[in-house]
Amino acid sequence: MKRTIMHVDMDAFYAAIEMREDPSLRDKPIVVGTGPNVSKGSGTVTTANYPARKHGIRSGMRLSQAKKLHKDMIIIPMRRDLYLEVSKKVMEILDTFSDVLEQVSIDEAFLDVTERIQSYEMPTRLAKEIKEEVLRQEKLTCSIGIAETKEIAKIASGLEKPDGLTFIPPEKINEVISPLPIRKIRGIGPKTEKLLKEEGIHTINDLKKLKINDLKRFFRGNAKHFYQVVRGKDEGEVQPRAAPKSLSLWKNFGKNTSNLDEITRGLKNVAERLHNRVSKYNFKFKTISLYIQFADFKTITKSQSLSFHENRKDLISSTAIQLLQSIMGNDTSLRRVGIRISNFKKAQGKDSIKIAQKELKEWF
Ligand code: TTP
Ligand code: CA
Repeated sequence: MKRTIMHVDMDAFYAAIEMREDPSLRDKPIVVGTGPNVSKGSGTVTTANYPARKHGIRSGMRLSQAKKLHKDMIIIPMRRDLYLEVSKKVMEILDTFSDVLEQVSIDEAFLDVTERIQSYEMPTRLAKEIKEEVLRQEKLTCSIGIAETKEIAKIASGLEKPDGLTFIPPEKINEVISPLPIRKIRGIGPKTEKLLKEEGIHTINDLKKLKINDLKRFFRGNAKHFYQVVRGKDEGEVQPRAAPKSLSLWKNFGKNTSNLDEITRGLKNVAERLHNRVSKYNFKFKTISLYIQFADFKTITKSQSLSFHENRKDLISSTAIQLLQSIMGNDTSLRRVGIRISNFKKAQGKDSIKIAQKELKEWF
Protein backbone atom coordinates (compact mmCIF):
# COMPACT_ATOMS: atom_id res chain seq x y z
CA MET A 1 0.00 0.00 0.00
CA LYS A 2 1.27 3.46 -0.88
CA ARG A 3 -0.25 4.98 2.25
CA THR A 4 -1.84 3.55 5.39
CA ILE A 5 -4.64 5.64 6.78
CA MET A 6 -6.88 4.97 9.74
CA HIS A 7 -10.20 6.51 10.62
CA VAL A 8 -11.01 6.32 14.33
CA ASP A 9 -14.57 6.97 15.46
CA MET A 10 -15.66 6.72 19.10
CA ASP A 11 -18.77 4.60 19.70
CA ALA A 12 -21.96 6.42 20.81
CA PHE A 13 -19.59 9.03 22.16
CA TYR A 14 -21.64 11.23 24.56
CA ALA A 15 -23.73 8.28 25.74
CA ALA A 16 -20.65 6.10 26.26
CA ILE A 17 -19.10 8.78 28.48
CA GLU A 18 -22.29 9.00 30.54
CA MET A 19 -22.33 5.20 30.91
CA ARG A 20 -18.71 5.26 32.02
CA GLU A 21 -19.50 7.92 34.63
CA ASP A 22 -22.50 5.96 35.91
CA PRO A 23 -22.07 2.20 35.30
CA SER A 24 -25.65 1.52 36.46
CA LEU A 25 -26.73 2.93 33.06
CA ARG A 26 -24.67 0.41 31.12
CA ASP A 27 -27.32 -1.95 29.80
CA LYS A 28 -30.21 0.50 29.88
CA PRO A 29 -31.45 2.46 26.87
CA ILE A 30 -30.25 6.05 27.27
CA VAL A 31 -30.09 9.19 25.19
CA VAL A 32 -28.13 12.36 25.78
CA GLY A 33 -30.52 15.26 25.26
CA THR A 34 -29.98 18.91 24.48
CA GLY A 35 -32.28 21.91 24.60
CA PRO A 36 -33.47 24.46 27.17
CA ASN A 37 -35.83 22.03 28.94
CA VAL A 38 -34.31 18.56 28.75
CA SER A 39 -35.31 17.66 32.31
CA LYS A 40 -38.97 18.11 31.25
CA GLY A 41 -38.44 15.91 28.20
CA SER A 42 -38.33 18.60 25.53
CA GLY A 43 -35.36 19.04 23.22
CA THR A 44 -33.43 16.78 20.84
CA VAL A 45 -31.38 13.62 20.99
CA THR A 46 -27.64 14.25 20.48
CA THR A 47 -26.92 10.54 20.59
CA ALA A 48 -28.50 7.29 21.72
CA ASN A 49 -26.61 4.34 23.16
CA TYR A 50 -26.86 1.02 21.33
CA PRO A 51 -29.72 -0.42 23.50
CA ALA A 52 -31.78 2.72 22.67
CA ARG A 53 -30.90 2.44 18.96
CA LYS A 54 -32.53 -1.01 18.94
CA HIS A 55 -35.82 0.85 19.40
CA GLY A 56 -35.14 3.05 16.38
CA ILE A 57 -33.98 6.07 18.39
CA ARG A 58 -31.48 8.25 16.49
CA SER A 59 -29.45 11.49 16.75
CA GLY A 60 -31.44 14.59 15.82
CA MET A 61 -34.83 13.14 16.87
CA ARG A 62 -37.12 15.10 19.20
CA LEU A 63 -36.93 13.71 22.74
CA SER A 64 -40.73 13.41 22.76
CA GLN A 65 -40.61 11.19 19.68
CA ALA A 66 -37.82 9.07 21.18
CA LYS A 67 -39.88 8.61 24.33
CA LYS A 68 -42.78 7.36 22.19
CA LEU A 69 -40.51 4.74 20.62
CA HIS A 70 -39.49 3.49 24.05
CA LYS A 71 -41.19 4.80 27.17
CA ASP A 72 -38.51 3.52 29.61
CA MET A 73 -35.76 5.39 27.85
CA ILE A 74 -33.55 7.45 30.18
CA ILE A 75 -32.74 11.03 29.21
CA ILE A 76 -29.41 12.48 30.38
CA PRO A 77 -28.79 16.20 29.93
CA MET A 78 -25.77 16.97 27.77
CA ARG A 79 -22.51 17.86 29.58
CA ARG A 80 -20.51 19.43 26.77
CA ASP A 81 -17.44 20.45 28.80
CA LEU A 82 -16.96 16.91 30.03
CA TYR A 83 -17.16 15.49 26.48
CA LEU A 84 -14.69 18.09 25.21
CA GLU A 85 -12.27 17.18 27.97
CA VAL A 86 -12.53 13.47 27.13
CA SER A 87 -12.20 14.26 23.42
CA LYS A 88 -8.96 16.09 24.10
CA LYS A 89 -7.54 13.12 26.01
CA VAL A 90 -8.57 10.66 23.30
CA MET A 91 -6.97 12.85 20.61
CA GLU A 92 -3.77 13.01 22.66
CA ILE A 93 -3.66 9.22 22.75
CA LEU A 94 -4.30 8.99 19.00
CA ASP A 95 -1.60 11.56 18.37
CA THR A 96 1.02 9.34 19.98
CA PHE A 97 0.12 6.60 17.48
CA SER A 98 0.15 8.64 14.26
CA ASP A 99 2.59 10.26 11.85
CA VAL A 100 -0.03 12.94 11.23
CA LEU A 101 -3.37 13.36 13.02
CA GLU A 102 -6.38 15.19 11.59
CA GLN A 103 -9.24 15.63 14.03
CA VAL A 104 -12.50 15.88 12.07
CA SER A 105 -15.05 16.25 14.84
CA ILE A 106 -15.33 15.88 18.59
CA ASP A 107 -14.95 12.10 18.35
CA GLU A 108 -13.40 11.31 14.96
CA ALA A 109 -9.95 11.54 13.50
CA PHE A 110 -7.90 10.42 10.54
CA LEU A 111 -4.42 9.06 11.28
CA ASP A 112 -1.74 8.78 8.67
CA VAL A 113 0.36 5.85 9.94
CA THR A 114 2.30 5.12 6.74
CA GLU A 115 5.71 5.41 8.36
CA ARG A 116 5.14 3.71 11.66
CA ILE A 117 3.29 0.81 10.08
CA GLN A 118 6.60 -0.31 8.53
CA SER A 119 7.59 -1.91 11.83
CA TYR A 120 4.33 -3.90 12.06
CA GLU A 121 3.53 -7.15 10.32
CA MET A 122 -0.13 -6.23 10.04
CA PRO A 123 -1.83 -2.81 10.17
CA THR A 124 -4.53 -4.42 12.32
CA ARG A 125 -1.91 -4.98 15.05
CA LEU A 126 -1.35 -1.22 15.45
CA ALA A 127 -5.11 -0.57 15.38
CA LYS A 128 -5.56 -3.14 18.17
CA GLU A 129 -2.93 -1.35 20.25
CA ILE A 130 -4.78 1.94 19.73
CA LYS A 131 -8.09 0.40 20.75
CA GLU A 132 -6.53 -1.17 23.84
CA GLU A 133 -4.90 2.08 24.89
CA VAL A 134 -8.09 4.15 24.47
CA LEU A 135 -10.00 1.54 26.47
CA ARG A 136 -7.34 1.31 29.16
CA GLN A 137 -6.94 5.07 29.64
CA GLU A 138 -10.45 6.32 28.94
CA LYS A 139 -12.64 3.23 29.43
CA LEU A 140 -14.27 3.86 26.05
CA THR A 141 -14.50 1.83 22.87
CA CYS A 142 -13.94 3.06 19.35
CA SER A 143 -14.20 1.67 15.83
CA ILE A 144 -11.26 1.82 13.46
CA GLY A 145 -11.17 1.58 9.68
CA ILE A 146 -7.89 1.04 7.83
CA ALA A 147 -7.30 1.59 4.12
CA GLU A 148 -5.05 3.23 1.58
CA THR A 149 -7.16 6.38 1.39
CA LYS A 150 -9.11 8.58 3.80
CA GLU A 151 -12.54 8.01 2.33
CA ILE A 152 -12.21 4.22 2.23
CA ALA A 153 -10.88 4.23 5.82
CA LYS A 154 -13.93 6.29 6.81
CA ILE A 155 -16.28 3.79 5.19
CA ALA A 156 -14.38 0.93 6.86
CA SER A 157 -14.73 2.34 10.38
CA GLY A 158 -18.51 2.28 10.05
CA LEU A 159 -18.79 -1.32 8.88
CA GLU A 160 -18.35 -3.17 12.18
CA LYS A 161 -19.52 -0.65 14.75
CA PRO A 162 -19.43 -0.71 17.78
CA ASP A 163 -15.93 -1.74 18.91
CA GLY A 164 -15.06 -2.57 15.29
CA LEU A 165 -11.81 -3.03 13.44
CA THR A 166 -11.98 -3.26 9.65
CA PHE A 167 -9.08 -3.36 7.24
CA ILE A 168 -9.88 -3.00 3.55
CA PRO A 169 -6.75 -3.82 1.50
CA PRO A 170 -6.59 -2.27 -2.00
CA GLU A 171 -7.51 -5.51 -3.79
CA LYS A 172 -10.69 -5.86 -1.69
CA ILE A 173 -12.02 -2.30 -2.06
CA ASN A 174 -14.24 -2.99 -5.03
CA GLU A 175 -15.82 -6.12 -3.57
CA VAL A 176 -16.43 -4.52 -0.14
CA ILE A 177 -17.75 -1.09 -1.12
CA SER A 178 -19.70 -1.79 -4.35
CA PRO A 179 -22.87 -3.14 -2.68
CA LEU A 180 -22.97 -0.42 0.02
CA PRO A 181 -25.60 2.33 -0.05
CA ILE A 182 -24.37 5.70 -1.38
CA ARG A 183 -24.93 7.34 2.03
CA LYS A 184 -21.86 5.51 3.36
CA ILE A 185 -19.70 7.96 1.42
CA ARG A 186 -18.63 11.01 3.39
CA GLY A 187 -20.15 14.09 1.79
CA ILE A 188 -23.29 12.42 0.45
CA GLY A 189 -25.98 13.82 2.74
CA PRO A 190 -29.77 13.37 2.64
CA LYS A 191 -30.29 15.90 -0.19
CA THR A 192 -27.76 14.44 -2.61
CA GLU A 193 -28.91 10.95 -1.68
CA LYS A 194 -32.47 11.86 -2.66
CA LEU A 195 -31.40 13.34 -6.00
CA LEU A 196 -29.29 10.28 -6.81
CA LYS A 197 -32.02 7.85 -5.80
CA GLU A 198 -34.48 9.64 -8.07
CA GLU A 199 -32.14 8.66 -10.90
CA GLY A 200 -32.07 5.03 -9.73
CA ILE A 201 -28.64 5.30 -8.14
CA HIS A 202 -28.72 3.45 -4.83
CA THR A 203 -25.40 1.70 -4.35
CA ILE A 204 -21.77 2.69 -4.74
CA ASN A 205 -21.68 0.31 -7.69
CA ASP A 206 -24.49 2.30 -9.36
CA LEU A 207 -22.51 5.49 -8.77
CA LYS A 208 -19.42 3.90 -10.31
CA LYS A 209 -21.20 3.53 -13.64
CA LEU A 210 -21.43 7.34 -14.04
CA LYS A 211 -18.83 9.28 -16.00
CA ILE A 212 -17.23 12.39 -14.49
CA ASN A 213 -19.50 14.61 -16.60
CA ASP A 214 -22.61 12.86 -15.25
CA LEU A 215 -21.30 13.24 -11.71
CA LYS A 216 -20.96 17.02 -12.23
CA ARG A 217 -24.78 17.30 -12.17
CA PHE A 218 -24.77 16.10 -8.57
CA PHE A 219 -21.39 17.15 -7.22
CA ARG A 220 -20.39 20.13 -9.40
CA GLY A 221 -16.72 21.00 -8.75
CA ASN A 222 -16.27 17.93 -6.55
CA ALA A 223 -17.20 15.43 -9.29
CA LYS A 224 -13.61 14.26 -9.74
CA HIS A 225 -13.26 13.62 -6.00
CA PHE A 226 -16.34 11.38 -5.92
CA TYR A 227 -15.25 9.66 -9.16
CA GLN A 228 -12.05 8.75 -7.31
CA VAL A 229 -13.74 7.81 -4.03
CA VAL A 230 -15.93 5.10 -5.60
CA ARG A 231 -12.75 3.61 -7.09
CA GLY A 232 -10.85 3.81 -3.79
CA LYS A 233 -8.46 6.34 -5.33
CA ASP A 234 -9.26 9.54 -3.44
CA GLU A 235 -6.14 11.61 -2.93
CA GLY A 236 -6.93 13.76 0.13
CA GLU A 237 -4.11 13.99 2.63
CA VAL A 238 -4.37 13.73 6.39
CA GLN A 239 -3.88 17.33 7.48
CA PRO A 240 -3.40 18.48 11.05
CA ARG A 241 -5.95 21.01 12.36
CA ALA A 242 -3.38 23.09 14.15
CA ALA A 243 0.34 23.08 14.64
CA PRO A 244 1.03 20.46 17.33
CA LYS A 245 2.49 21.64 20.64
CA SER A 246 4.35 18.40 21.09
CA LEU A 247 5.04 15.19 19.19
CA SER A 248 5.37 11.80 20.81
CA LEU A 249 5.89 8.19 19.87
CA TRP A 250 5.91 4.87 21.70
CA LYS A 251 7.65 1.57 21.30
CA ASN A 252 5.67 -1.39 22.62
CA PHE A 253 7.81 -4.43 23.41
CA GLY A 254 4.79 -6.73 23.37
CA LYS A 255 6.09 -8.28 26.62
CA ASN A 256 7.86 -7.12 29.75
CA THR A 257 11.57 -6.56 29.34
CA SER A 258 14.49 -5.47 31.52
CA ASN A 259 17.07 -5.91 28.76
CA LEU A 260 18.83 -2.53 28.55
CA ASP A 261 20.18 -3.20 25.03
CA GLU A 262 16.72 -3.98 23.71
CA ILE A 263 15.23 -0.91 25.37
CA THR A 264 18.02 1.34 24.08
CA ARG A 265 17.55 0.00 20.54
CA GLY A 266 13.81 0.65 20.90
CA LEU A 267 14.47 4.23 21.98
CA LYS A 268 16.84 4.85 19.07
CA ASN A 269 14.18 3.63 16.68
CA VAL A 270 11.56 5.89 18.29
CA ALA A 271 13.99 8.84 18.10
CA GLU A 272 14.57 8.21 14.41
CA ARG A 273 10.88 8.12 13.57
CA LEU A 274 10.14 11.13 15.76
CA HIS A 275 12.87 13.05 13.97
CA ASN A 276 11.27 12.23 10.60
CA ARG A 277 8.04 13.60 11.94
CA VAL A 278 9.36 16.82 13.38
CA SER A 279 11.28 17.41 10.14
CA LYS A 280 7.99 17.29 8.22
CA TYR A 281 6.74 20.21 10.27
CA ASN A 282 10.08 21.96 9.90
CA PHE A 283 10.25 22.54 13.67
CA LYS A 284 13.15 22.80 16.08
CA PHE A 285 12.59 21.47 19.61
CA LYS A 286 13.96 22.29 23.02
CA THR A 287 12.45 19.77 25.46
CA ILE A 288 12.77 16.01 25.33
CA SER A 289 10.71 13.78 27.63
CA LEU A 290 10.94 10.08 28.23
CA TYR A 291 7.82 8.07 28.96
CA ILE A 292 8.13 4.72 30.64
CA GLN A 293 5.34 2.25 31.19
CA PHE A 294 6.31 -0.40 33.75
CA ALA A 295 5.18 -4.01 33.85
CA ASP A 296 2.32 -3.02 36.19
CA PHE A 297 1.16 -0.36 33.63
CA LYS A 298 2.25 2.50 35.90
CA THR A 299 3.58 5.29 33.68
CA ILE A 300 6.17 7.96 34.49
CA THR A 301 7.58 10.87 32.52
CA LYS A 302 10.97 12.57 32.91
CA SER A 303 11.97 15.65 30.92
CA GLN A 304 15.09 17.55 30.06
CA SER A 305 15.48 20.82 28.17
CA LEU A 306 18.36 21.74 25.89
CA SER A 307 19.98 25.17 26.12
CA PHE A 308 18.94 25.99 22.52
CA HIS A 309 16.25 24.97 20.05
CA GLU A 310 17.68 22.13 17.95
CA ASN A 311 16.60 19.70 15.27
CA ARG A 312 19.34 17.07 15.51
CA LYS A 313 18.28 13.42 15.63
CA ASP A 314 21.16 12.30 17.87
CA LEU A 315 20.06 14.77 20.56
CA ILE A 316 16.68 13.09 20.81
CA SER A 317 18.13 9.62 21.33
CA SER A 318 21.06 10.61 23.56
CA THR A 319 18.85 12.67 25.90
CA ALA A 320 16.24 9.91 26.08
CA ILE A 321 18.90 7.28 26.83
CA GLN A 322 20.39 9.49 29.53
CA LEU A 323 16.96 9.88 31.12
CA LEU A 324 16.44 6.11 30.86
CA GLN A 325 19.69 5.41 32.66
CA SER A 326 18.60 7.64 35.54
CA ILE A 327 15.47 5.49 35.98
CA MET A 328 16.53 1.92 35.26
CA GLY A 329 17.59 -0.34 38.10
CA ASN A 330 18.87 -3.91 37.64
CA ASP A 331 15.47 -5.53 37.75
CA THR A 332 13.28 -2.72 36.35
CA SER A 333 10.81 -4.33 33.98
CA LEU A 334 9.11 -2.31 31.23
CA ARG A 335 6.30 -2.78 28.71
CA ARG A 336 6.62 0.37 26.63
CA VAL A 337 8.91 3.34 26.22
CA GLY A 338 8.11 6.60 24.50
CA ILE A 339 9.65 9.93 23.70
CA ARG A 340 7.96 13.30 23.48
CA ILE A 341 9.56 16.40 22.05
CA SER A 342 8.05 19.80 22.70
CA ASN A 343 8.76 23.50 23.12
CA PHE A 344 8.86 24.03 19.35
CA LYS A 345 10.15 26.88 17.26
CA LYS A 346 9.82 27.06 13.51
CA ALA A 347 13.08 26.44 11.66
CA GLN A 348 13.75 28.92 8.87
CA GLY A 349 13.73 27.96 5.20
CA LYS A 350 11.68 25.25 3.52
CA ASP A 351 7.89 24.99 3.80
CA SER A 352 6.35 22.83 6.47
CA ILE A 353 3.38 20.54 5.81
CA LYS A 354 -0.01 22.12 5.27
CA ILE A 355 -2.24 22.73 8.26
CA ALA A 356 -5.96 22.60 7.65
CA GLN A 357 -7.81 25.69 8.80
CA LYS A 358 -11.34 24.42 8.22
CA GLU A 359 -13.85 24.93 11.00
CA LEU A 360 -14.80 21.88 13.03
CA LYS A 361 -18.44 20.77 12.99
CA GLU A 362 -20.85 23.05 14.79
CA TRP A 363 -21.31 20.95 17.94
CA PHE A 364 -17.63 20.94 18.62
P1 TTP B 1 -21.37 10.48 15.83
O1 TTP B 1 -19.98 9.98 15.66
O2 TTP B 1 -22.15 10.80 14.62
O3 TTP B 1 -22.22 9.42 16.66
P2 TTP B 1 -21.94 8.60 17.98
O4 TTP B 1 -20.50 8.70 18.38
O5 TTP B 1 -22.90 9.04 19.02
O6 TTP B 1 -22.29 7.12 17.56
P3 TTP B 1 -21.54 6.10 16.58
O7 TTP B 1 -21.22 4.92 17.46
O8 TTP B 1 -22.54 5.76 15.54
O9 TTP B 1 -20.33 6.79 16.05
O10 TTP B 1 -21.35 11.77 16.74
C1 TTP B 1 -20.43 11.98 17.80
C2 TTP B 1 -21.08 12.79 18.92
O11 TTP B 1 -21.50 14.04 18.41
C3 TTP B 1 -22.32 12.13 19.48
O12 TTP B 1 -22.03 11.23 20.54
C4 TTP B 1 -23.14 13.30 19.90
C5 TTP B 1 -22.72 14.44 18.99
N1 TTP B 1 -23.76 14.69 17.96
C6 TTP B 1 -24.68 15.72 18.16
O13 TTP B 1 -24.60 16.43 19.16
N2 TTP B 1 -25.65 15.90 17.22
C7 TTP B 1 -25.78 15.13 16.11
O14 TTP B 1 -26.70 15.32 15.29
C8 TTP B 1 -24.83 14.05 15.90
C9 TTP B 1 -24.95 13.16 14.69
C10 TTP B 1 -23.85 13.88 16.86
CA1 CA C 1 -18.85 8.36 16.87
